[in-house]
Amino acid sequence: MCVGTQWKKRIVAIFMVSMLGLFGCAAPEDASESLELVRADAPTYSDEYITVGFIQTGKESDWRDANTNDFLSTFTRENGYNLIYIDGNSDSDRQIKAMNDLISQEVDYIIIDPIVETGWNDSLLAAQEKGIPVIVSDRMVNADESLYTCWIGSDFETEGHKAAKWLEEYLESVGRTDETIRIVILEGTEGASAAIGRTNGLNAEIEKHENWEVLTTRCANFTQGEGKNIMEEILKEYEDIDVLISENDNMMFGAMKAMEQAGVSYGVDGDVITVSFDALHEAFELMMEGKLMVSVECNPLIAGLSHEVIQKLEAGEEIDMVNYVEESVFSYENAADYINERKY
Ligand code: GYE
Repeated sequence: MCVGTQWKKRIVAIFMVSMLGLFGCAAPEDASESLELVRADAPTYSDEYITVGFIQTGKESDWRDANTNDFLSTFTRENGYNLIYIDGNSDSDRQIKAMNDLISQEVDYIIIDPIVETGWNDSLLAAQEKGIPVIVSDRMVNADESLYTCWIGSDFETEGHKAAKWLEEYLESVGRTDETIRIVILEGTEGASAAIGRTNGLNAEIEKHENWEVLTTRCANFTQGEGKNIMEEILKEYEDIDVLISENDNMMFGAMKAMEQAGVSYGVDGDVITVSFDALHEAFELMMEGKLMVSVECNPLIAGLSHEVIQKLEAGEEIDMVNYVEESVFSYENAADYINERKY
């Protein structure tokens, strides 16, 4: 979709006005606060560039920061883009409003990292009616596939299976296969594909072991702060926890603080086996110290694939509906071999 320069200038004006409406800012002293949540400067539109609106979930984790940086450094002027970056601020209504705003501006492409799967139908339909291709990235949407162009991200359910399989093999290696294993799970945001998939994958494996007992599953929204607070509560309620599975590294980092404060030992030489997801650089350091035992990789570097998809669409080429990124599993045993090549 090509829009003339004059029209694009008008779009900038509409964009500025609608952003004010969308993110609300009556008093001048509030202005910087609300602007900070959206993009910093308005791009100068030109037909040379492809205008892409990218709606991020927020800043809930280090994984997210790596994902945001990847998009910012891929969708650059050098690569031929006007990027409109919108921070969803962990608010799904805000994400939907931002999407509607991008549609009314008739941007060339929209990329969404949905916080939750639900609620996207009407906006996807509106984008389709305007002929704007929508790329869903990272988490998924619960909508008919005919309403969006493609999805790019991780196989969350497989990640859940991988984590439980690692646990199974580890318990076998230390001769604990037949012991009762008391498990606590820190879950990610309710309704987010990353949480739904990982929980499903984990549960499918856990069910195969009669002696694996899930003491509690609690939502800590993928954040370090909530990971700590929720773990503090859990530690007051349960003793003799054998395994803590955290659906991302940041919640695990928080939970580790809670365990330290409560005098509960964890890791290779401790009482609680620590299993996590994402495989952040900090997770590698903790694995090398033996504090974190395994982290199932979740690759945030998906902007490159999104760029490829757009280039193919521009060239009129076919693209796959579902595009998975490559991922591995790292543990305290092999973290040292890989830490230097980690990019996030
Ligand atoms: O694991 C977590 C986060 O959706 C895959 O979101 C993503 C998850 C990631 O913030 O750290």
